[in-house]
Amino acid sequence: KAAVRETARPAGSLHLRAAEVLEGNWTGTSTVPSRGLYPHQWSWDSAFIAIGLRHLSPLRAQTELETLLGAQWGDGRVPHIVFNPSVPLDAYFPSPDFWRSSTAGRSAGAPRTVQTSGIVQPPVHALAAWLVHVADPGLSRARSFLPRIYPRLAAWHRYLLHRRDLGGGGLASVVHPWEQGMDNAPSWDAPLARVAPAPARSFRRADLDHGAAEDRPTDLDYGRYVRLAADYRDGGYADHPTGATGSGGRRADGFAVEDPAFNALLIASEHALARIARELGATGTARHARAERLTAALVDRLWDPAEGMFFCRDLRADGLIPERGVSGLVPLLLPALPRGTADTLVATLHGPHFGLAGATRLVPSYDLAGHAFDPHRYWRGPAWFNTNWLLERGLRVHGEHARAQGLRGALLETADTSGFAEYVDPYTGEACGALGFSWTAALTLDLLH
Ligand code: 9YW
Repeated sequence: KAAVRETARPAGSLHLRAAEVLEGNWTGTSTVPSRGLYPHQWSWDSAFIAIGLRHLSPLRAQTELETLLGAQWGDGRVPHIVFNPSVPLDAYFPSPDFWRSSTAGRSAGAPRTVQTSGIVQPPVHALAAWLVHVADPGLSRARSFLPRIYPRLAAWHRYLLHRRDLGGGGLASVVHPWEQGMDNAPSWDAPLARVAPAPARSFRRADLDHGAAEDRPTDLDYGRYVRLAADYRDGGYADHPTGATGSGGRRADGFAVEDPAFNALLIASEHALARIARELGATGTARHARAERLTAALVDRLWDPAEGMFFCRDLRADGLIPERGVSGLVPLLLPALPRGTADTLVATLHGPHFGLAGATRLVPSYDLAGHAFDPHRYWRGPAWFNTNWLLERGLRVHGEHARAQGLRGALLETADTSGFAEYVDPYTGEACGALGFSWTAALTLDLLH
């Protein structure tokens, strides 16, 4: 709290303005990430939003997660977008008529009444559900919040750990860069280069109506995103785990990547699910043990001791992708990380590639010295509030309280001066992308409490 008072603006007004952003982006059943750019419900956004919303209204925070999980598919997947039927089709691309979830996703159990995308996003939901519960256990119990959502969260994790174990090593894979949430991160360049782009004239980018082209992914990136999503849709959104087909995970085409942040969030959520199970009368021991096994698998498959961080594994090329992205630092969140691994990650965070507490205000999304670094282009350099919030938490998990406090102060200050920007220049804190961005406001509220 002291760090807030040291800034020019009083804490009360920062709190109030963050609350106003969330109020303005609330639709009645969920929160849009941003009014202009992202007018529907996004999966991992909603989890981060609920984490902040619990301090304003635990009821709204519970509702946020219930709305998202209400659109879960029969196979357990939680879609990355739940579409608002009252928003015009051309407001966002790809729209429901591209995904065609209720028809193309029928055999995977897509809901009939609500339109969704068919891909997923990082599983932050069980972590969010637990944090929402502890904010007001009385309300949570009165509404049977946990008993109602626990089976859905368990099915979600089951989907990821079984249907999405494409590499056969226990970790979940993403089949599209949008699934990992860091759309145009340089880690995707090599696996995406194998994808034939859809012709630029076959789709219209609604995002360019709202964002500066030089801050957004390129048209070539978009052509490849569209091709991958269309192919997945045309295959009925079916997954091909190695165990199920004997060869699915080793196909040479397509896109299949084990990502450190995606899996770290799954593991953190598995620990949270253990706590939820315990609250509901089970022991939770098996889930904690599974989370520890998954942490060991993460280190085994994605840790690079020479580079001192985690990397993505490209299953098609069968190797680590040598691009330093913030995703490779997010496993700091995990309590069962070996001490030496955690210490090395803390050193990497403060070293020349990420520059925390030195060259940069906030942790950039990509290596400051990397060949693809661009301080303004989306996930190729700018600092994002959700990843920085995760790292602040990770520093505290490993007892680095002073460093966590420094990062917390920088986050609050930058959220304030940038107008709750979607992302910022990591050196200057200059706002990029949309303003009044929901997870920026929500995580500000969480840090203020
Ligand atoms: C898009 C909503 C989403 C985030 C993603 C971010 C962006 C959607 O916006 O993707 O159209 O590019 O990359 O992480 O969930 O805020």
